[in-house]
Amino acid sequence: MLIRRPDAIKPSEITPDSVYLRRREFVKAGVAMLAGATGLVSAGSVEAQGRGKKLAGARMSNFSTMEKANSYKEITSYNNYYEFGTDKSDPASYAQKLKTRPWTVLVDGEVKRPKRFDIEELLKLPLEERIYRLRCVEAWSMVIPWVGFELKQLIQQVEPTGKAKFVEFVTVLQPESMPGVRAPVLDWPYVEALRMDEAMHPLTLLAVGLYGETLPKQNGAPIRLVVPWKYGFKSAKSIVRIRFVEKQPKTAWVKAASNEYGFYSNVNPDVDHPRWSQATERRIGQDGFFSPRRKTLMFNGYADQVARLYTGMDLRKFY
Ligand SMILES: Nc1nc2c(c(=O)[nH]1)N[C@H]1C(S)=C(S)[C@@H](COP(=O)(O)O)O[C@H]1N2
Ligand SMILES: [Mo]
Repeated sequence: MLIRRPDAIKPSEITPDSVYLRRREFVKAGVAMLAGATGLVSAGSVEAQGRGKKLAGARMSNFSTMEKANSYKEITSYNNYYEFGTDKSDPASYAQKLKTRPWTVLVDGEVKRPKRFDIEELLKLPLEERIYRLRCVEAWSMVIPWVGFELKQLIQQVEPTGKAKFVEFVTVLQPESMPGVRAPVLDWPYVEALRMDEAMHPLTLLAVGLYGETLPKQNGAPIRLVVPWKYGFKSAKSIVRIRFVEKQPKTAWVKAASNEYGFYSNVNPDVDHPRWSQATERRIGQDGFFSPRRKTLMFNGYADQVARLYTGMDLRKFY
């Protein structure tokens, strides 16, 4: 599923989706040079649309899918971010009140060099564009051109101790700007976690942008996790703390309904959710109500890269 892509094209040069998608077609045809020189990109239009700040210098990653990306509009108007409400349109409507500056990410726990990172410092790390599928547990999916860096890069800076077996992600809780947290849908703040080897895997991304611009608030500004082989809820938004621990953390969804949501939550077409099948999915914006549903792939299509992490584990038991 993963195809090598040329490194020469900078997503930071991108403005409207149409140009962006057309360029991807050029890349596919192997005329990357031509695409870089089309001159179709105009710097002003991003600001005109009230979008994020451009992220300069992100290089195209080898780990991207060649599937057609969803439009900026689809990616930013159909969201799950329960702190702002449970409807898909709530995050776009209400997340604009989220305060994303000043912002720090505390990295601590079982590490030799705990550190509080300022978001501006993280935005200066070498960034990559990663076009990943995001498969929600609710059986829909999207293809999103993220901009970010490997979580591993941050982990190496703090030097985990031998006791660090899991990594917990704590997300922001701003009750004054989050209408959804008045309801006890989840035990706020939203917490997720990964096993250490999952966190160190090169596919595990800390995203700070999409479509070559800083992250919109509804998508988890200013920094969120993206774990492409797991159901979307593992990809915690608006992270404020990354904590290394010895014991498997209690995550928000496991606390809410452990019979429905497991700690691992690897995309698995063979293990159904108790209330619906996970065998197929609907691609937002591309599959109509009457189109045939797409087959969901094991580990969301990333089996070649991640299946070895689970050798010997019964994935029906560790769902
Ligand atoms: N803090 C927080 N992070 C979250 C969620 C949430 O409700 N709160 N929802 C998760 C779910 S269920 C999904 S499918 C993805 C959706 O990401 P997107 O809206 O950027 O596509 O975010 C995940 N991260
Ligand atoms: Mo989800």
